[in-house]
Amino acid sequence: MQKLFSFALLLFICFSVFSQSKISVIPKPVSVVENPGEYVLPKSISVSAPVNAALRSTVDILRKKLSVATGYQTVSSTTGNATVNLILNKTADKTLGDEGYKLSVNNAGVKIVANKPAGIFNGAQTLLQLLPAEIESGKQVKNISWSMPHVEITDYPQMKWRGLMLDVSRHFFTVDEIKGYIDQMAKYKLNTLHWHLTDDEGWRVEIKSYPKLTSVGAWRVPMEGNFGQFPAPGNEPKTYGGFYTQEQVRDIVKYAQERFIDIVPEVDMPGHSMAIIAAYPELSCTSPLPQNYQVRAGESFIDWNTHTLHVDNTLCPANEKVYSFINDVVRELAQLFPYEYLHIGGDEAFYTFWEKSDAVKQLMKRENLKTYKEVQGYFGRRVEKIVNSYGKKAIGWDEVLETGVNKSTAIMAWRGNGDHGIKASNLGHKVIMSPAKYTYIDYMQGDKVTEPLVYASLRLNEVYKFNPTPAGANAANILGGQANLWTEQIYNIRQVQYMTWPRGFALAESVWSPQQSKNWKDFVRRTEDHFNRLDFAKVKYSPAIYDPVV
Ligand code: TNX
Repeated sequence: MQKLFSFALLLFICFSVFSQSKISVIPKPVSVVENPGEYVLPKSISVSAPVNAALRSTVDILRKKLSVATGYQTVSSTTGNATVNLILNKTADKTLGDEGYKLSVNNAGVKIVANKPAGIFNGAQTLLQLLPAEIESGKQVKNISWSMPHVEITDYPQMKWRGLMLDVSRHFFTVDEIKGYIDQMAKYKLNTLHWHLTDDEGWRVEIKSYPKLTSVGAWRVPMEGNFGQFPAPGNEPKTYGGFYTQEQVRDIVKYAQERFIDIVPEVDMPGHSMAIIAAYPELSCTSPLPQNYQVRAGESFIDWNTHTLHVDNTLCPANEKVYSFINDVVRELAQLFPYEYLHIGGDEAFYTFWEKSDAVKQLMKRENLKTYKEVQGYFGRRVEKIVNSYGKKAIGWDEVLETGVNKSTAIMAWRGNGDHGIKASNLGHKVIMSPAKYTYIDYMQGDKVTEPLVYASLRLNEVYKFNPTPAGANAANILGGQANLWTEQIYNIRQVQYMTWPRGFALAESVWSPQQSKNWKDFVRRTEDHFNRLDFAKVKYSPAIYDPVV
């Protein structure tokens, strides 16, 4: 009996091993047919693509990637019959949309067909994931068979907005570090980088009409905060900070565009504005400000129990100078970022200093505003108008739904489990889902034994449950979803990587792949495989995959 049982078990194990997919693509493609056989890259790799400006960088990126790790020669051509054939065909398949692709690997080589260049780029990312993990190595790896399984893939995204938010205010990351982050996003078909450029702890983008934003607002003194010190408590430099020049921003925008990634800049207003006020005190409602008013690390000036401020960090809605300031900033940003949206913040605005201001009282009387939320609504609508006047649509954190904005403003739903996003979608706003419950990757991901708690805990399997179009939402209005990496307690790029991966995989799959095709066990298998890729790419990650033991 026992023998029979062992035999059955052996059969079962063999079956599961052999029926398991040989490929590990993240995010999981819509359809994969694996065929017998392998294609081995020849020692001279040719890449063919039609003449198309938007495709040129895709060809270059792919060729470089292939040649660096294999050590093989690569050539490009504009006619077919190459090792890798990139084919633009507007009538290929409507279901592929702008970003989808069909990829086939057989004895003849590799073929990627798409309606648009973005689809070809995505197909190229999948192609790289079919090759051995060593393809991610930044140098030549010898004695490897550069083979990929014969396969037919049809793939396209479920969501248009597939994003990560990176907070560069609480801690600053260099141009090269941002480019490295963009490289990683592109591999996993994430197409939107929400760049949180301003906050209490530092203003990070050069604005020519307000130079003090960066000469003063980009530099902070570590003090009173229980976090935010750098590099370690007791060992801080005198000032900490940095900023991106407009030239650097343009360079990053171009780099992202070549990888079909949009960058949505955020200026967080009217709260979270200490860095602005340190540079231009007249933009607050408080005069005079305390003598030692300066950009500081940590948020100990906020009383989180009563939602009151000890020190003013809020722009004054009753001061016309504030609106001309915002007008200038938005004008310059609109020139730097050629995208549809600009994020205007709106979260966690506390009214302590508005309540003390005579100017705000007069504004309320004049505009017949009964509450301070209505005052924030007045402020928000004026900012929205400025943004619209430069041909952009605004995005606000979900608080702006309560204070009031027009329907053209998209809502970024962050509080709780996304309820505010469901509501906003039914009210007719476009919505980006980034609920803390599933997508706050500043929260810790490992067991408490191994990792200190940063605010809260968010395990990989919870991120994997993220559904950007939950029941009750008007799916037609959900643009997509993103994970948010706040960096109060993330000091350097290695930590940024550690916090992002592999939870960024789970996010990518939640916004790219059909919800019903998600499978946790299979995702874990693929994640383990991709750890090898991250190792070769020298990108850090958290190994804490499994459910907590306790
Ligand atoms: C809330 S999410 C914030 C951020 C913090 C984050 C910490 C949001 C719009 N505001 O300022 O960094 O919590 O998790």
